[in-house]
Amino acid sequence: MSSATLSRSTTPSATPAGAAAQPRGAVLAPSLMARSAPSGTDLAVVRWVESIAALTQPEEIVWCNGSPQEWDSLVHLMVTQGTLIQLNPEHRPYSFLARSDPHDVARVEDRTFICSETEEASGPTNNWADPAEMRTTLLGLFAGSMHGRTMYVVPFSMGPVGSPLARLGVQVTDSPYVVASTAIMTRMGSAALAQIEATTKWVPAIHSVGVPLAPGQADVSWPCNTTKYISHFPETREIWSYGSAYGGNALLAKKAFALRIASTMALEEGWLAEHMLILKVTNPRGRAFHVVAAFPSACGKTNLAMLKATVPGWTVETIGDDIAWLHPAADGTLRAINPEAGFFGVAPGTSMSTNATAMETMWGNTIFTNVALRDDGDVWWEGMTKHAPDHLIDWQGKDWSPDAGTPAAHPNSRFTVAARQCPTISDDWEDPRGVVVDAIVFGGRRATNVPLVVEARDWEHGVFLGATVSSEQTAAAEGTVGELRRDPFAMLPFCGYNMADYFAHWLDVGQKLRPGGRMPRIFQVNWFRKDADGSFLWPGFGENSRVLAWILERVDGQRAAIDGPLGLTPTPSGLSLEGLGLRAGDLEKLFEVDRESWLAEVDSTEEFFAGFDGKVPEELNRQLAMLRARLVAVPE
Ligand code: GTP
Ligand code: SPV
Ligand code: MN
Repeated sequence: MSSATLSRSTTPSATPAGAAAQPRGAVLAPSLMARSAPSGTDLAVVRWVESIAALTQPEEIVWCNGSPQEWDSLVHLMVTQGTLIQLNPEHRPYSFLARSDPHDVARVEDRTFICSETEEASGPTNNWADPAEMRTTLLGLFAGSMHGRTMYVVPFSMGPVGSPLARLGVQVTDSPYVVASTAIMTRMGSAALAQIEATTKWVPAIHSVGVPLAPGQADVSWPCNTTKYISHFPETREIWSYGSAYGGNALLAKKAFALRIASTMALEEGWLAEHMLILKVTNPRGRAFHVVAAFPSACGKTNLAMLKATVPGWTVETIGDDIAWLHPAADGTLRAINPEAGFFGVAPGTSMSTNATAMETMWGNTIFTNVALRDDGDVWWEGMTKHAPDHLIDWQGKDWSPDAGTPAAHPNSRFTVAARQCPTISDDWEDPRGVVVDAIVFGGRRATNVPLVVEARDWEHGVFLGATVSSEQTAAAEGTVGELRRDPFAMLPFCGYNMADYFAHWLDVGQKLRPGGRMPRIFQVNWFRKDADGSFLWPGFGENSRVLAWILERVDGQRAAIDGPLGLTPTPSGLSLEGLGLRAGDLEKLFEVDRESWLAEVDSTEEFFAGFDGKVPEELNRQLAMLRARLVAVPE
């Protein structure tokens, strides 16, 4: 491939309306090789970088400034090394395909550790490791781990630079793929570094793929190690990640910082760090609302964040698709920011019919990981088109045809793209004060029991709904896909401390909001309920706007509801179903409460709560008892 094709794309024909233009012109010279810290860098940062370099022994150190030229150089380097394949710029301008090692394809939850001083502080849902022992292990692994490699210093701001709600971090990594991804996913570079002064708190994150190179040793396209540690030290707010270059294991600004470490900061400082999308919805009268929604990994956050409303007169705009930081403000409102600047979205299932906005967002300037390569140099994945192309190169680099019997794209293959390229990005998505949250939604992937939508009776009931989310496991983490598991608040793999204390913290935040009188209302949804024949009862995707409309009409005081055993549900005419083509009886099935299976679910919740050694707040036990009493009262 000629390097001339490696230029950053500004192709107007391929740019959908609203997509931000990129600066023109590529600088291909390796211009990023500054060996020393930029002048003015806080001394503590410099000393820390020096100490990590002394430990890991990289060949050189590069301080990243976040410029487009720097990104150009990085991708050029990776194309040369074989880590990235440039896609055909006619179809996918300035976009790249990375194929990971087949053993490094998802978050490794059993190798993710919370190393708090005590085991109780991390709680029964986390892997706890003794911090002193973990330090010894990590110092051993990281010693010389960057031999023969470049160590990149990657400063970033989570949240708009300078926002009082933003927090700062610095990651060192020996993976250029991680640097280029972090440049898309965060506000990375000089502006973030300049925010760090002597008194600033910042999160140090150390990452190595764990493959030192001996002199002259050839590299592989996706270096990683079979030994993996994703370790968090909540008291000192440090992150150490070894052995993986994939997703949340390695892009440490994302789950490790913005959820696990941030949740501990939030507990201390009185706010919430959540696995939530953020969207703005405007009703036909022009009233705008903001909604946050927590769904487990690969359960529809990106789809909902980019939803195209099918209900006439309603519009949806995007603010975030994965993480929300929620701060109770002085005026009694709850304000949300998206700490990220990009999307790391699940590719399979994304199509012009399920999520046209995502398809338009990734028109160019996108890194794809573990998707299939078409013969014309564009990408493909399961569900992108109705019929698969006759021939593809699969995610492992092998020839593939529709009769292969294996997926062409890995089920957890992803696209990495800047949020500003999203045609539906909201004008307030970078508001440094955050947006006022009107509704909080919890959801999961449940074939049975959980109705299409339920409103909580009050904040405490809402916290109970969040605490009792279960979901069928997806390919986003290593494990058994389809197995039903507890995933409270969609935070099971992401809460940096004892989940029982987290439940109590949610209850406390409600107390803080109460005097202001503008508490968000809380809802539970389930797009995934199935009929006896295994088909989805609800069409989902854009049609979820009908449920959003009901939720916001409730917030707006426009809709009555039925008070049932599980909470408040729509009246028979409450949901707009016009033109939906639901089969007779489907609506009833979507809201059916089976007394016996619900009583079994209550027993299972009781067992789950019992696992916290009496630490679950009394209020949640009271909510559980009330639910049981209401179910018992349902006629058999
Ligand atoms: P993470 O990035 O892993 O945190 O996940 P996410 O919640 O952003 O996942 P995403 O939106 O990418 O979910 C993708 C999966 O959910 C795909 O398998 C989609 O087909 C499926 N999905 C999303 N919305 C719907 C829906 O409304 N109905 C149904 N049946 N499936 C949906
Ligand atoms: C998730 O698994 O919830 C993700 C992807 O959003 S990763 O960043 O890999 O954690
Ligand atoms: Mn996620």
